[in-house]
Amino acid sequence: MTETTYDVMYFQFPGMADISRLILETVGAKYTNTFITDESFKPIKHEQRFGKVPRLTVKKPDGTVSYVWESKAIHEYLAEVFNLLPDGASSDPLLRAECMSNIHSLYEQMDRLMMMRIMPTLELRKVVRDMSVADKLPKALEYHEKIVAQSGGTYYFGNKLTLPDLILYALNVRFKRYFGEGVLINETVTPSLYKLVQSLEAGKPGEYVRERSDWGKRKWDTEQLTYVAV
Ligand SMILES: N[C@@H](CCC(=O)N[C@@H](CS)C(=O)NCC(=O)O)C(=O)O
Repeated sequence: MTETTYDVMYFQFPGMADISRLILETVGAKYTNTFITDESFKPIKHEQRFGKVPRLTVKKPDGTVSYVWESKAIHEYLAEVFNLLPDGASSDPLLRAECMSNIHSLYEQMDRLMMMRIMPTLELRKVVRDMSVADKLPKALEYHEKIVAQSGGTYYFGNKLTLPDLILYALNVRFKRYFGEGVLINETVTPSLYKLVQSLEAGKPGEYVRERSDWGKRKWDTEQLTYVAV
């Protein structure tokens, strides 16, 4: 074995492993998926650092095996390993913080979508959906639009692809599913974010989302505003 290989242990749907898989696919890393079910996870739950998945396994060419838990820590680890941080960020804490601030703001929007999905009644899910799509999300995206517009390139940091670009792309996949194509990110209202998304859509991230990100186990129910088993 001459290169580091990876394994993502998670359920057989995108969920909280989606962005880690998106990163691995985008950089062309060698990785496998270990799919679990509620039943198969029970006996190994206590072996996980916090009793949860996703878990990333890192196998080095010398045979060393290490694990990373917590989806956001996995993203950051992979971004570091695969040069998905702005140039100079490893020796410039302020630049790194700037990059992380984009990421954390995007995670906040991701959490908002999750909140909508996990509300216990349809009525509450509708309230969160309506507030999100009419107010919270467009307002947050206005700021992101400005940041990308001023970057001097297609992405958050000029023409270098970094982690916030991939997170925005993954977020827009969910926007389209939950609210409809072009409702939040489109050429008229957010032209820079639109261009960023289009650029990734045409490359490996788009290929992953279209061809390998889903296994048809769950589908989004537009009436119930939640995922249902297929
Ligand atoms: N903060 C964790 C949350 C992970 C999480 O909630 N994982 C769920 C699946 S989405 C899980 O492991 N469920 C199985 C269980 O709790 O037994 C992360 O971001 O990785």
